[in-house]
Amino acid sequence: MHQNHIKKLAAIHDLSGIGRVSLTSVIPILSSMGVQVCPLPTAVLSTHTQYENFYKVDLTEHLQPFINHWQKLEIDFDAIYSGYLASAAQVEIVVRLIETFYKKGLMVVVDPVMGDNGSTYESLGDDLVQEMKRLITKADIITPNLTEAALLLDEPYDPNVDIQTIKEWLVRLSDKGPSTVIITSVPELLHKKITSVVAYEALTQRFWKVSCHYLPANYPGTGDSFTSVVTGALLQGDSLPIALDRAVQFISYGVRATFGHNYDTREGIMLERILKNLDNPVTMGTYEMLD
Ligand code: PXL
Repeated sequence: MHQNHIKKLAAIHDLSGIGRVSLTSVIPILSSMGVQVCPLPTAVLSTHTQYENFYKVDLTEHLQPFINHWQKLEIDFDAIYSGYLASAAQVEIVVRLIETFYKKGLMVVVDPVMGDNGSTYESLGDDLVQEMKRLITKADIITPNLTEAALLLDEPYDPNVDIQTIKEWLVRLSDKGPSTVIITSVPELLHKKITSVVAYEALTQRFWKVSCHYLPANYPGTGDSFTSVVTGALLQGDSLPIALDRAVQFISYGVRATFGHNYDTREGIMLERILKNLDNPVTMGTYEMLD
């Protein structure tokens, strides 16, 4: 087996031509952070699913032959990171991929991409939601948004959920397997213009929170960018709260860089303008530890 001088990550996401989601965010961000991204595309789409009449090629039946070739080559991954899956059947394939490439220290990140703002993405079935509940048990780190956390726990989506409930949800999700759980787009009830990311680390039983100003525009793909920065930061050796700080600052900056333009928000944040920020150290971190 060769030693990895550059960390290698298998990225299981769709490739959407327009809209800066999934692989078109994951690859530039993690490459900029010094990680080699090896894509395993779950589907190829003309655009992401928030455009009308998108054209989608589901690659479910091709995933296993791709993986078989990697296995023959004895590829040595440092991390596996899954996001948007095109069918429920892809979960079993990802589970087997994790088992096939398992080694001590392998980092498994599952972003259970299913929906946002209380509803699920178009063409996503309930069978995938059920299977996603199984996939998260195999992960070290999961990053659901509030909508996805509710789906994973069979709880109703409540945009006014309080922080105590979020802490309970984090622990319940972690009890299913992942040692680190990060819930994004958590509302700040006393400050309507602030939204937070709240995380739980089972090893230390500590909760972390990073807040940021909310700008009233909804950009698809920010969840993918967020999880990519967290993953890259952890692979670089950052602590969890610093990884969260870096990701929140990157997304906030991306939204601010984009918001001032008269622009079709479905295209996502202007990543190309801000990728270089990933090289900056965190200067004014804002993370808090919750009791
Ligand atoms: O970023 C989430 C996402 C990923 N992949 C596809 C999507 C979306 C959100 O709309 O449509 C194909």
